[in-house]
Amino acid sequence: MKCRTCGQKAVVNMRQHKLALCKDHYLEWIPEQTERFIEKYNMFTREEQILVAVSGGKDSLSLWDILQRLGYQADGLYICLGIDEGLKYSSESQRLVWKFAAEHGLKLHIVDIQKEYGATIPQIALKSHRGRVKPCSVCGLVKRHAMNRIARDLGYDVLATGHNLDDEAAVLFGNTLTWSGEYLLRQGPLLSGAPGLARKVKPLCRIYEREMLAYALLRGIEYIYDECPFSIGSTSIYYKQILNKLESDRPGAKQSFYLSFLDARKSGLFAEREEIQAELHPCPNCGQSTSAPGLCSFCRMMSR
Ligand code: Q46
Ligand code: ZN
Ligand code: ZN
Repeated sequence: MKCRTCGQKAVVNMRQHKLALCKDHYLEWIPEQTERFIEKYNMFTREEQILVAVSGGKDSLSLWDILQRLGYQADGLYICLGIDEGLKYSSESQRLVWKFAAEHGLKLHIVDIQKEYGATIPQIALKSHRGRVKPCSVCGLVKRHAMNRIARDLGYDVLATGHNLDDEAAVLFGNTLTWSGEYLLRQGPLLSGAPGLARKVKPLCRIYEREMLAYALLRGIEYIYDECPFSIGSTSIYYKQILNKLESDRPGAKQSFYLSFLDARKSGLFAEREEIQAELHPCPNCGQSTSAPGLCSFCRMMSR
């Protein structure tokens, strides 16, 4: 297999794009694609301040790498969840994020959940739900709240996360199985801001997971290989496996599933729902916009 651009030996072959590239041209191609999507969905400009949520995984660190190479003003935010039994998942990922920031001369903010709220994610989950649920629902809520708070308090224009196409397709698949209209309405490459809530963007949402893996490896980015221990057996991993099976039989199926959803919505699939969408109001405790009556779900959970 030869590189389409220079004819040298290709190292990555993307069947869904009918495209093979050598290392150098692949490392150029991924940032070019990302830039295209940033522009296509009007995510942000070079004048705006971007906060990138970095977990220490391949996607978020690669996103940070790409944005700074493209000349965007992107600082990092690492949220220490305190998931440290056994694998030392949080300490190790924090070390790698910190190392990446130091080596590239980038600015990194660190939020330590235990220091801020007096308990780690597993401890909050245990207290608020008496251990009946996996920490993931608590974790998602706390992360979203902390990201919004930092973005607002430090004056960032936009919050960027490293979700790739496989992540987006898996979430879409889950929401489609239950036809969760509210979620389907909000899922996409860009979610506009609201009072107390930052604009959210996913610049990698059209790039396959294996393409991001190849980028991180070829670029020599040191990232955490282990997944969070709580992700084992999760439904999202199960959905990804199903979609991977589909993709291997029909290259491009994952991409077309996601992109045709975006197109369908754009042409009015959920227009009626959009009209009856619940009004947002600021949470009386933290000021972030919420559709829940009274306190936002984060403040309600923390008060428990
Ligand atoms: S970090 Fe948090 Fe994930 Fe771990 S506890 Fe669950 S949600 S699996 S992306
Ligand atoms: Zn080449
Ligand atoms: Zn609140």
